[in-house]
Amino acid sequence: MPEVEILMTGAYPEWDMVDLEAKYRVHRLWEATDRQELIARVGKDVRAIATRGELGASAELMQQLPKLEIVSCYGVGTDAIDLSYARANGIRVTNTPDVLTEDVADIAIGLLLATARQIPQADLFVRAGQWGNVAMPLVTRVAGKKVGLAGMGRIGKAIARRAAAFGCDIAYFARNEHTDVPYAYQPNLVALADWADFLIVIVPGGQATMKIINAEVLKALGPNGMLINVSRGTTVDEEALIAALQNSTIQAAGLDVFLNEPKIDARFLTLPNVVLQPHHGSGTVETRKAMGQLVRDNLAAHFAGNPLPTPVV
Ligand code: 8YV
Repeated sequence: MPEVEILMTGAYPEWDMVDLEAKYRVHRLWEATDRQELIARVGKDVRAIATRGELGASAELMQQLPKLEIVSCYGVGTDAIDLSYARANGIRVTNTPDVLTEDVADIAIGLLLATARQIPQADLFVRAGQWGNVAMPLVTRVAGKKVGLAGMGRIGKAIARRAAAFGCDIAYFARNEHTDVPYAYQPNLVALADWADFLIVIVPGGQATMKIINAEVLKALGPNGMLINVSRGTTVDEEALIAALQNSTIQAAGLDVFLNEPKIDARFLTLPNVVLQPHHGSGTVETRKAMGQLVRDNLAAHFAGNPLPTPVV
């Protein structure tokens, strides 16, 4: 039987690469100096795409792979994959839910603490030899405050459980009320931002949530409010956010995700009231190993004709 050919859009850790390359003929799109040339040369034989959450798979890419059967995504968010194209063309799509939930929730809380307690600034303060010369500015308490969550999916619930352990009051915005959680439902995002001390964004990316964190929401969050985003850069109007941070109409932000990653808006780098993360919510050895395993399990199941462990389409 000829070797199954797969196209990878971006690198996975070495332990996944070794395993994938032992089982499949892997084409590395991200290493190609001329992507179009690679696709034109190998595209006709590619039966699977292995991609990552932020890289996805566009209809334009999938169209050039006539034998494509499956897109396996290393990540839970499938907003960068054209799911309607996949559906219409009988292409299966899988993702990596659950295995990353706890880590993304940890980074949401970590960013909240880092932002409110100014942990990166305090670290710089000590390293710069300032301790003992001047007083470290006083910072903002997290425990017992009002946490507004935009999104109450699996990760939203894990964040809420952690915030509850800090004695925080929790309310959430979502498309529908979740009857399995004890938190207050607020169908109006502006009202949630107005109420909250901290607004944490964990809605899925995509058209439905495009720029839901807009100027009006940020204004409602107010000069003592802080925004934490661990969802997708698309959910925030970055122009409005940068203006709000520059003019201190919100106090601070902690961001793991951005538009145009990794070449993010350079203005973020100059702002003192923002804590930046390189889209690393799921970036622990433990979780990344589990994500890679799930990508490989989905591919193996598909090519063995077995049910997919975590299908999206
Ligand atoms: C990953 C993600 O950082 O799960 C997602 O949707 O965006 C992240 O877990 C990403 O897919 C790894 O490249």
